[in-house]
Amino acid sequence: MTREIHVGAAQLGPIARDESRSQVVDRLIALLREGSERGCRLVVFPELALTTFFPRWWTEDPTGHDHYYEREMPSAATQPLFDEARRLGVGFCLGYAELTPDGHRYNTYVLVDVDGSIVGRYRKVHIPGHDEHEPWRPFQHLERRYFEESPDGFGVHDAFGGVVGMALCNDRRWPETYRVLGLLGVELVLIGYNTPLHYAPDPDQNPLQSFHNNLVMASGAYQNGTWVVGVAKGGVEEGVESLSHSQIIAPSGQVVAQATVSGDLIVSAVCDLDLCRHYKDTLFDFARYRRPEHYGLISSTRGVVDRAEPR
Ligand code: CDT
Repeated sequence: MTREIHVGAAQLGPIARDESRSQVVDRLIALLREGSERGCRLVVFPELALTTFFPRWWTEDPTGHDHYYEREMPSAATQPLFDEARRLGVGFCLGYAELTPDGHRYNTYVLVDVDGSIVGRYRKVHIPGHDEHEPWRPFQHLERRYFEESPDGFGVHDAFGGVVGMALCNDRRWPETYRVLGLLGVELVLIGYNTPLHYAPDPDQNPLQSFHNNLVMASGAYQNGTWVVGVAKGGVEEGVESLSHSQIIAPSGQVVAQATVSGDLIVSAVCDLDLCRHYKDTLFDFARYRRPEHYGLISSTRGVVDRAEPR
């Protein structure tokens, strides 16, 4: 028997600075319904799917954006999404800014089962950008001011008939993300992103954003024998254009569904989780071929080592 799951990548267009949670939740519910009509059992929303991408703005007081954070999940504003998911029998994955009761701020993803119950939560590990105002940039990328790095790291969940992992945006550029999930046996990696097309520190990368987006997710899928679902919030949001091109990638590294335009839409694919075995049991049979005794540097150092230092 094959383990097939129909997954929808629910891409979002821009969310305005003053758009209310309930307006956004209505958009999410519309996409959930569209996914359900297509036969999806899991609908994946992007990173920070309830608000505009507020780290583009500096506030002197680091708590100045606190109205964009969720203090509970579900909340009164997001409960209708959970209720609709349960009514439709469709699970979802939702990105949001989390403010914990003890005052920690995280960039968070939550995975919700078809009965509306929370399966698991993931807090972003790789926080990009900067933490001080850099006025030379046309817009800021202050994630390092407004979010803490995850204290929890990566994990997987037995859900939707398979092994599901989550990652957020910048995480997708790091091979360690997929490999840690791969070592946990992941079969379906869900990744939401907000990727501005303009990269201020090196604008030569601007025209390559879509290429790099696919490059990292496809190689992560192939090298770990897993499905990858990459979902954008793209388009021109508050004057900043971000990448769309949401896509679903098979364990072969091939794109099986891709958004060709920006805006709120769903692309979907039936993901046969047993396809993962083709790669996990052959070329990427970790237990047979990996040589962890030669990989120690990966977990023992952060930056490039000084080769003059004795090791
Ligand atoms: N949201 C997010 O992580 N965006 C980053 C932008 C990097 S440039 C500061 C990304 O990797 O797409």
